[in-house]
Amino acid sequence: MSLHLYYAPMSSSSRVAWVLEELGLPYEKTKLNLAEKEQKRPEYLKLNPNGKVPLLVIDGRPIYESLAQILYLGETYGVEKGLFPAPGLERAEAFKWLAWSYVTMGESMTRYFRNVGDRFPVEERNTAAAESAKKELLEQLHILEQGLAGKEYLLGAFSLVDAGAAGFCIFMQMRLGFDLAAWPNVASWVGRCMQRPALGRAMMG
Ligand SMILES: N[C@@H](CCC(=O)N[C@@H](CS)C(=O)NCC(=O)O)C(=O)O
Repeated sequence: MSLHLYYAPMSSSSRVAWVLEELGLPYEKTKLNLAEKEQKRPEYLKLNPNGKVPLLVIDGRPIYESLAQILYLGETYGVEKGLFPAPGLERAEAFKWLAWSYVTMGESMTRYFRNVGDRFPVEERNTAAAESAKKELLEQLHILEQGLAGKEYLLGAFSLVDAGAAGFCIFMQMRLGFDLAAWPNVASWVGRCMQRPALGRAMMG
């Protein structure tokens, strides 16, 4: 088995690096400088025509999309390590939270970020679009708050689902200035997730 992650710090690739570190799998890493547009170089586009990070090359096969990477890593390596549910309804629960985090909450977060973030040209930002994305995010935080009621982690015990989902909330808190205090279950879950040594290792380099 060989794994090679193409990544950029503080990006969608951080969640995949976190999952790889939780699993304790050996992997090679190549850092891309997004500001220098290294993700648009022809040799990289041959591997990932989307021209984005992360890319995970698994036994020579390039797989883009971080959700696909996490699902693959979870079902392939996570079950025996107790970090991902075996096939069955609990796995459906895992898929639900991961898909919701990426497709629903992640979409609102990206829309908000694109309309306020300094990474994007000011003439492409729209205050009304940012406000409506923020309203959705606040409602989604409420859903997450309810999902975490009476639980330390989304599936009860820590799993790779938390690494996939909490990454969005960490980004909201640290990069977008969201105060999670109004959602105490979410805030304490994020705090627990941030103490994972695997996250610390993933953020290095
Ligand atoms: N849906 C993709 C999103 C990937 C994505 O948007 N990556 C950003 C960094 S967070 C990127 O590479 N941006 C550089 C670019 O678009 O040129 C995934 O989850 O893998």
